[in-house]
Amino acid sequence: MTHLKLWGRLSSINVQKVVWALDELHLRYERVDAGGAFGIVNTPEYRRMNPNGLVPVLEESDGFSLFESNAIIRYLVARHPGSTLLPADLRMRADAERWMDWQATTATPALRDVFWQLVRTKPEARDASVIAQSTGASAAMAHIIDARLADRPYLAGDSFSMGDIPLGCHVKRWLALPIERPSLPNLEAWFARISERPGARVVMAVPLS
Ligand SMILES: N[C@@H](CCC(=O)N[C@@H](CS)C(=O)NCC(=O)O)C(=O)O
Repeated sequence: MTHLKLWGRLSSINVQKVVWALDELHLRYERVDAGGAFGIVNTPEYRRMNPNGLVPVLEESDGFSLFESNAIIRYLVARHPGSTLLPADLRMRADAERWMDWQATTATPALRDVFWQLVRTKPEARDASVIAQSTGASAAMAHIIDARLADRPYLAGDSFSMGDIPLGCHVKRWLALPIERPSLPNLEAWFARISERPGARVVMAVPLS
C-alpha cells in the first residue's frame, strides 16, 4: 500500500469531499495545507501534478497523482471496494455518479456567488443583487435534492454511497450561510443522517471561511 498524501486546505469544499471519502474508507493519509493563503499551488512541483494550480491533489508515494475531487473519490472507492460507497449495481452506481457530476456542474455554480459574497467579501463590497440571485438559484437546487429524497434515504437509494459526499459538503455549506432558506424536510433529514457518520466528523466541524 502506498502512502497517501492529500494536498489542500480544509476550507476548500473540494478538499472536504476527499477527506470525507478517505475517512469513510478508513484510509490513513497525510494532508498538507495548500491553496489560498498557504500557497504551494504555483510551484513547478505542484503544477506538474495539477497544471490548474488548484486543490485538491491526491499523491501516492509511487509517483501517481490525481486532480479533480470527484475523480479522486471515484478512484479511492474503486481502489478500496467492499463498502456501499461504490454501488455494485451498475444503475445505482451511475445514479451516484450522476449526483456527483450534478454537484460539480449545476449545484456549485448556483451557490458560489452567495458564498463568496457573504463569506469572502467585505460587507462594503457586497452586491445585494448578486446575493439575491444566487440565494434563489441555490434554493432551487435544494428543492431538487429534497424531491429526490422524498422516497429514499440516500441519493442513490437505500445505502449511503459516494454520491452523497459532494452534495453533503454542498448542503452543509448552504445550511451554514446566513440566508433565508425554504424548509425542506427530506433534505434536512438526509443531512442529519449523513452528518452522524463517523466519516463525516472532520468535514462537519469545519467552519465557513
Ligand atoms: N473541479 C475542481 C475544482 C478545484 C477548485 O476550484 N479548487 C479551489 C478550492 S475549492 C482552489 O483550488 N482554489 C484556489 C486555491 O485554493 O488556491 C475539483 O473538483 O477538484
